[in-house]
Amino acid sequence: MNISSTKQSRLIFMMKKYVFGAPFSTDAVVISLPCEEGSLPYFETDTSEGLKFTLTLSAKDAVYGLGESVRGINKRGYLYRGFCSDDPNQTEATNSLYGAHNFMVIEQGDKVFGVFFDCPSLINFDIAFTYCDKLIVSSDNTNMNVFIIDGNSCYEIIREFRKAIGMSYIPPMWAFGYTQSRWSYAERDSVRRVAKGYRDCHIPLDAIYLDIDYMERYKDFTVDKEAFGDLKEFADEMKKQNIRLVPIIDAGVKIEDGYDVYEEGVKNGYFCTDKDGKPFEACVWPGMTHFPDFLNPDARLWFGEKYKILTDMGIEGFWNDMNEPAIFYSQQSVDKAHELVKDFAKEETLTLQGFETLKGYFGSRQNCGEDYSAFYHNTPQGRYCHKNVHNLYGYNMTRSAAEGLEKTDPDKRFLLFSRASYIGMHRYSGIWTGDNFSWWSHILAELRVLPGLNMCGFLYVGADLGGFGCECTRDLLLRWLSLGIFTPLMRNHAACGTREQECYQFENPEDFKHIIDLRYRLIPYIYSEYMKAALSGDMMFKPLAFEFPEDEVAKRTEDQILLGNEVMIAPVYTQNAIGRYVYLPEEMTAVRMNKGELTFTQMEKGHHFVEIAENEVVFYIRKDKAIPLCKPAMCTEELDRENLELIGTGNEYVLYTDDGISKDFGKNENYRTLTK
Ligand code: MIG
Repeated sequence: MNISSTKQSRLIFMMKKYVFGAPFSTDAVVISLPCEEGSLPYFETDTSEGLKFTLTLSAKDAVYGLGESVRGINKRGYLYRGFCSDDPNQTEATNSLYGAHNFMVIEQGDKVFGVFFDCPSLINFDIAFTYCDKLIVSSDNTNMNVFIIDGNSCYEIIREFRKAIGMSYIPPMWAFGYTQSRWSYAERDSVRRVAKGYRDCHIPLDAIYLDIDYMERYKDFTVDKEAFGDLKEFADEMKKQNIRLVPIIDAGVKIEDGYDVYEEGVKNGYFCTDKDGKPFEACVWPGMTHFPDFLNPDARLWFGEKYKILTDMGIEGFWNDMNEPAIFYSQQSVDKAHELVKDFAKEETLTLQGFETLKGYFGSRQNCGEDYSAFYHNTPQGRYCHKNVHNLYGYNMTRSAAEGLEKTDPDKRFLLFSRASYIGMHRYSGIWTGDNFSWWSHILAELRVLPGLNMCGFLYVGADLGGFGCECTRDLLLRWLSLGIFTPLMRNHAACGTREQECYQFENPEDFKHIIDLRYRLIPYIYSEYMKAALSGDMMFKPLAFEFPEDEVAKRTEDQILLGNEVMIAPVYTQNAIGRYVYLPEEMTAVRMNKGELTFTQMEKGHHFVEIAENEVVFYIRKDKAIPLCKPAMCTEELDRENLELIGTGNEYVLYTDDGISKDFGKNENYRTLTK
């Protein structure tokens, strides 16, 4: 759908750009706006030390956004940092996660506005934390663009913002299927066992992920031949069962003589450099590595074209990892450690103080500020210290992949998602929310992060279902899947060393089958709502607060969200529960799935306790709305997307549909009105 010219001029009017210093151009915003002359509205600006913007909030004002972050949908009451962080401890105390998404919508008194701090380095958000009535945004970086968007509602502002940052990534249809991952299925036979495990239990499956062990010594774009033989042949074998293989690509390139990616990178100056101009060295999974300089367009092109090595083997999707970038330790850390150890070795025995100093030193090396300050990027805008453009690294790695894939096969959609991200990357890929745990609280954390991600353009999103770290249990996985069936990326993933958590590992796998079957029945709807959100810049997951701004209870309900324009979801996220309390801001139809059968109950507006057994799913269809359902299938390829049944009290639904493969989306004939 084209933005009409009248809308475009309105857009320029609603979004304003304020320039501080000489900002690095991040390409987050894709429209060009004039620089405003006056000072930044609403905020008090202090430029005496770095940049500091202060806004006064009254008790009722709400702050939404910040994409990938912990805690509530309303972000008030905590400190956040816009700084891509490889921190697997996603707790309430975590200030930053893998993505830096510095966009917020603020309800202040009777006005509402959006603000985007386009800051490629660390920025702090003190959201009524230090002072209950102050939102304080601060950064050492004195160079940044700040965008203000005025509008009449949260939705209107978000739509304008989304137009300004460009259309969200659109994955292939098969990427809406259920997928299984683990660190790692390290050879063909374990992948075959997973496929068989699922097929034997008649649980649908569309893809299996390959984690780092498929590579030869963790070298990007290589395949361990002993473990995987000819990957092309193996990918073919899996494809015959309608299962795609999705390999991981890490940011660091192994230093190894004879390894072409390493040698080409060094020869052409495609790696980030240290202060003396030599390729920067740090340790990640492959051992000592260099980091491709994704902010250098030539390097970006070069790395992106390497994905063709794998697509030539029949691979159609990738996940980009370790791209904050994650650093275990650098050569400079090793050198300093040697000095410290030498110092302490002078003493006869290691003293407690010495021990603590060494422990502290080693413990602080991972992803440390000293390392992020020690390497440089060769960008079209000049040579930049990594520290000042840190948030753009994963974004540009993934942009590199997307541009490479686009060159390889311009008309084909590939599955692509990344761990680190920045606004702008949403045009190229999706994200997964990184290393969570098999904790009940992380089910709720996933629900709460979805609307904020959508506000920032990230639509293809999902968390590691069942939890990445520690041990998954049967009840946890059932409950988590009951949320996961609604997220575009639906992937079960677990860390090495943890209990195996593929659905068929647990008793009564038919319980899992029924839940995942429901996902497949919903794919035409989920896909349709995804595409509508992508094509019109809307959110797929919405807080109740946005839809029912006059309803004080709905405004503060953060354990239920809306999906698309028709559905509300309210999953169980506590152990031992026989159900949960649900608030209905209006009359709705409860849809209950029990052993594959659906039953419908009309429910009044208000508070209810809804019993939901572990092997059941309940979701809600809004008043006078209807949604399409298809028959279950073992994979997306086998879905019958033609014969759809409408459920709910409404009489029609406008379905978006297309081939799910090509990029010819958004045509008028892709919309179809289904009636009862
Ligand atoms: O340091 O590739 O978030 O999904 O399984 C860990 C191994 C590296 C982190 C990713 C996780 C992946 C793991 N990776």
